Amino acid sequence: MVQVPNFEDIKLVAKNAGLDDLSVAGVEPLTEARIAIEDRKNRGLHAGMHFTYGNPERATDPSQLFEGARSVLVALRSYKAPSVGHFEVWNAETGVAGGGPEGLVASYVCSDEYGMLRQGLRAVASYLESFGARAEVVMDDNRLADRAIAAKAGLGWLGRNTMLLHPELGSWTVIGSVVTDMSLNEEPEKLSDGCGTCRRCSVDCPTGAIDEFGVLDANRCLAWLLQAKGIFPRQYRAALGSRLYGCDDCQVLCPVNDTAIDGARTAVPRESTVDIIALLDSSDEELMDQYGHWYIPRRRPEYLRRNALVVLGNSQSEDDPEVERVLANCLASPQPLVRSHAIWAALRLGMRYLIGPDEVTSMTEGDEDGLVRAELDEWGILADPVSS
Ligand code: B12
Ligand code: SF4
Ligand code: SF4
Repeated sequence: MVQVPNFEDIKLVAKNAGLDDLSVAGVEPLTEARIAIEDRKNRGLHAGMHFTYGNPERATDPSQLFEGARSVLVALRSYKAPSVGHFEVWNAETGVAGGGPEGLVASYVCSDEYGMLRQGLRAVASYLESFGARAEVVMDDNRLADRAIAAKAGLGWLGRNTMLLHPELGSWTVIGSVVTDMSLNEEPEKLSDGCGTCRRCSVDCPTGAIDEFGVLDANRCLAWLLQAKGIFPRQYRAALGSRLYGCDDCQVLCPVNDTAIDGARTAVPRESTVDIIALLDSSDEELMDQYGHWYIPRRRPEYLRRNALVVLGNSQSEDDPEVERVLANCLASPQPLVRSHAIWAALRLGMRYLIGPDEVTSMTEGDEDGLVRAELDEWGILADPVSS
């Protein structure tokens, strides 16, 4: 028979491997989570996302992770909240950048937190294996709803903003699990809701994506729209402000995070702001080299340019000759997605003079999906290509 290690020893292994809290849950189905996922899918709030929506039954049944799975060790790794300075580059009231064409990157990607989390979970799995157990790491994977299993393990409550809120670490955490055939301690009590009457995340979300408690409308969530295929929806372009990757707003203003312990760890730091001009000047290869660790729709760099152009359009940097130069280049891009967003950016910055009749003719060539024509039409330019 397999000897079961002391739970405190497992916690110590986790702590030494850079994990900030660890608890255990059984493998019974996460029925509430399954109902929530199916409900959102039925109401179209998932915006066509796959992830756990692809197979909700499997994603909420940890016993399906492998035959004989009996317990799930769930761990949190906390990461640094964005600094105040990080947010000073945009003005929350107008949603436009104040410090030149810079794009903001969400905090969870400003260092390799997922890499560090996986490393920590691997250490825990190896420890269990040394006792003869089977142990597998599952994190940020379509096969398991991470927040639901963490809540079941008593690591926090699911907040209005849908985040797992740990009473001490707040929501600045990433979540992962080690599933094992070892039968570990009973799971602790689930924590009850700590949001109370607070509604800040809902009120402060720039697109109103959190109307109902704990329910996110992904069709309106900037974090999703930056990762979604197709054009960036026109009605949310101004609201994007200078966010280039991810969105942290519903966490920044959450009072639970005011008292959160800072998980200032030594994960390798990465860029927290991006020079938009440099991004738009980069080749496909350079872009994938630099930002390949991001989730980029279809792995196509034109989506990075699409997002950067929306940020540029919001940047109020119309007096910068470099902005004019890159916009002129983007208006002549071979990619219709890039041209159409460059039109929006140029016009939002008041640079109608960049789009004369000759440009309209060349831009609408090879526009198979009609993206360029639709954007020009939106601004009345197809009907009147001459006035500027
Ligand atoms: C798809 C996805 C997204 C989508 C959709 C997120 C969403 N809220 O649905 C998008 C791209 C928008 C996204 C954004 C972000 N994400 Co994300 N994402 C995921 C992923 C891959 C699946 C989530 C999922 O299944 N959603 C379906 C919904 C229904 O499930 P859920 O989000 O878990 O919601 C639960 C609760 O809301 C609750 N619930 C639902 N309805 C109701 C109703 C009531 C009344 C109550 C009380 C509860 C409740 O039950 C649900 C199931 O447990 C997970 C990884 C994973 N495998 O779990 C990461 C994950 C959720 N994301 C994470 C992060 C860090 C983010 C961002 C902060 C990144 C950023 N800065 O941009 C933002 C936060 C935006 C937000 N407020 O959610 C972390 C969350 C860590 C934490 N402490 O909570 C996860 C767990 C990744 C990880 N392994 O660490 N994400
Ligand atoms: S991530 Fe941003 S857009 Fe999405 S719900 Fe939170 S505040 Fe709103
Ligand atoms: S801002 Fe308020 S309502 Fe939203 S998650 Fe934080 S405590 Fe809950």
